[in-house]
Amino acid sequence: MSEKKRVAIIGAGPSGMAQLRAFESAERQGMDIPELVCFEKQADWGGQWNYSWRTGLDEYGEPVHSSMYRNLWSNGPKEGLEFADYSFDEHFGRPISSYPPREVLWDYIAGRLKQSDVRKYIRFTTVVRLVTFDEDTQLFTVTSEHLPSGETTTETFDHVVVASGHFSFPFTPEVAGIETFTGFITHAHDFRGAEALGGKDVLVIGSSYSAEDIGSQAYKMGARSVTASYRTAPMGYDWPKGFEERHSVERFEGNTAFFKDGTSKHVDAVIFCTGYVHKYPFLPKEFAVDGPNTIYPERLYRGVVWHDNPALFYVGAQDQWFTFNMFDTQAWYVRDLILGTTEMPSAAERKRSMAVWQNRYGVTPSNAENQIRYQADYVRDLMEATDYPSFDIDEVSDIFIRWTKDKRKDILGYRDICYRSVMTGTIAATHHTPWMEELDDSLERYLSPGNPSREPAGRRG
Ligand code: FAD
Ligand code: NA7
Repeated sequence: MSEKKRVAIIGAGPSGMAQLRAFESAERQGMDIPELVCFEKQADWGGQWNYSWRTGLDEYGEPVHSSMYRNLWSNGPKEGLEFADYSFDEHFGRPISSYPPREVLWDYIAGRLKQSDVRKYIRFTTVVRLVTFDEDTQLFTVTSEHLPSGETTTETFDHVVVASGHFSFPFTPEVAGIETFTGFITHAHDFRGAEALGGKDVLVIGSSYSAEDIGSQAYKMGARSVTASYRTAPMGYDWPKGFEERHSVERFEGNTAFFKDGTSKHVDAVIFCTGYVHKYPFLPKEFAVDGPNTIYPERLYRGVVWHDNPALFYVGAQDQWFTFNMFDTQAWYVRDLILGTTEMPSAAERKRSMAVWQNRYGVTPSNAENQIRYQADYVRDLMEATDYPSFDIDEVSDIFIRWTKDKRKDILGYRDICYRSVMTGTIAATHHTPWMEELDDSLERYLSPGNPSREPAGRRG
């Protein structure tokens, strides 16, 4: 029987892929790594970035994971998420723009792992059904199902890394009278494209990333009007004519929405952009992160170690300004704890550390700049604890802060702006077609020289 530790990684999205990369990096340095099994319920890697046209349940009756849609272009500059050990220059061989579309980022994430043979660790179309922990043996039992065959497997592991994401189970609040609405209703999770919204009066409920981007997509595809209804505060961008923000929608009477400010409006389509819930159907309650989508979830030491059972880890469980390079620093730290090259702090020390970060978070102003700096300090802490290639995290924060200002200046044009890579110093290339006019989000079109003579796209209607 193997003496090696066994590690289960649940999910092969960017977080699970970062975990595989972290182990592979240790192996390249001559270290002996544990036996890895990465369970991925989809047929390919990339998590959210692996687009599916399906909604609701997939071909196996499983909840569809990805919430991404056609024409989704990065909502933050790629210079903020670039891997420190695999640059965009290395992948594409030439400068590309700062806001690539989904397929281009998917290609980039995959490109890093294609340099190695870590795909062999992934069991695709295999969903984890249950994880339990035996106090006597100190082992986890993981039950998984191979979806095409229906065969279930039960095996034990020394560690479990939960990398299953938390933007897949939609939160949809009740709105009085909505059952009398006869138009199109969906949640951002099931939204796959705005083409059918041309000529329609569209209501997006929410005031965060999804409301902003799905509202913009609807506008881009020629919606007659877009109304964004906020609960706490409006997004406050300088929206174009035909795009407005109103306070909470309180009720519907048929296809008329009534807002908190006493106004009402006819709408044809309602898209709930009301966020997601933490849901880990394979975990017993005592192991599952819950609560709001926050930068520092409770009970996760350094954002990754489950306080009550430090053999259980999470990667990517927090709300995200930083994404891919943050997942990397988390994965590198988790790897070192599993390998034992970094000592697991005592329960008391973990508790003390969580209290320090939580208290600091509690007094951090909610504006973007402070939240970005807070998360940057968190990433820096992990980077300094590991051999993840060091990069200037303050410069990355400056890019994010500049991005928030650029959005204020031009919410429908910010994706045409170019930034400088912190990793390579490369200045991004201007994309051949302005974002508002580009209706083809394919990798092929993106990397092509463009075709200025083609029919101008742009806002229809
Ligand atoms: P996910 O990408 O969600 O991957 C989790 C993986 O776990 C999936 O492959 C899933 O199939 C698998 N899985 C889940 N449950 C099981 C199970 N029980 N058994 C086996 N496998 C399982 N970030 C950016 O940096 N820039 C952006 O522009 C951006 N846009 C976004 C747009 C949308 C609509 C959404 C929802 C998110 C966006 N994000 C963006 C954030 C995104 O969450 C991260 O970029 C990243 O995908 C998170 O990676 P992850 O691996 O933690 O989770
Ligand atoms: P977020 O960022 O979690 O935002 C959820 C939004 O939904 C936020 O504006 C909330 O308003 C709003 N919300 C939540 N509950 C309600 C109710 N009951 N009524 C009205 N509005 C509500 O989710 P997103 O989908 O925008 O973004 C998640 C990820 O997807 C992110 O990584 C993106 O890159 C893409 P609040 O401000 O709390 O009042």
